Amino acid sequence: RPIGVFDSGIGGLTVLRELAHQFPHESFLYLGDTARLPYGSKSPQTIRKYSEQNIEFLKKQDVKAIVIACNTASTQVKEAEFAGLPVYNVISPGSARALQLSPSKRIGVLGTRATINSQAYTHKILELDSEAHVFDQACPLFVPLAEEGWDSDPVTNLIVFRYLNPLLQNNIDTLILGCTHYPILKNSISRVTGSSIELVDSGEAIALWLQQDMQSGRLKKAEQSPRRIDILTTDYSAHFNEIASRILKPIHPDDVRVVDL
Ligand code: DGN
Repeated sequence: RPIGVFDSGIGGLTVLRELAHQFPHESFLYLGDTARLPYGSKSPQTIRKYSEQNIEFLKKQDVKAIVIACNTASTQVKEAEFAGLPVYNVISPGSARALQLSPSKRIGVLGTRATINSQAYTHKILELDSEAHVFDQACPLFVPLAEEGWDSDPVTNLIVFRYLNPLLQNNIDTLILGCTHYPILKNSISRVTGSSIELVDSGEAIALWLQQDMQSGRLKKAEQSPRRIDILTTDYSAHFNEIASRILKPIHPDDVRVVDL
């Protein structure tokens, strides 16, 4: 059975790429809710409703676990286990990874407006370590830049500087890329943060988390290969297919098709 992964659109493909790379024997079923994106500017109620519908849909596809590969959706859905089906969000893994990497415990968080307004990272980090300091910044212009594929573009570099400069005054040593689109802009972001600030991305953090759950037996490892990677979207877009192959490289999905939830 595959691991189900969903996002509002393409951002979660950065998570899928990491998971597909770390778990070469696992099959994945990815759902991009492209008909209803973006989630980042919607209300908590709407984000929760869409996320629950995505979870219900993936459950019907007989997945063995669900990874919410969208920070915005993750802020509205708690980690849970439904009749042996674990549902993972990316907030706990990202928070735990940031605390692991941060000697000073001064941590920055970037995200969509909905993610930053929810304060989900701040609450989770302080729950794990009450001595940490969290500084956050919503970066709503990053998602369209990522979708244009404008990493390292002068326009992107300038916008990254504009958002990050105030945050960097707080002497953070670790920065959570709290939106699954942002790893696409990693070159522009690390150009501004420099090499002394560790970047935490959702894909790497959740991959480490799943690894632990597979070792502990909470999540069953795949028994048979070859594996499959299927991508489903709720709307057709040639642009999606083009960006998907760019993000997933060198991984090739076996099938990309449109579904109705
Ligand atoms: N990729 C989503 C996230 O991680 O928050 C946000 C994309 C969007 O819906 N704007």
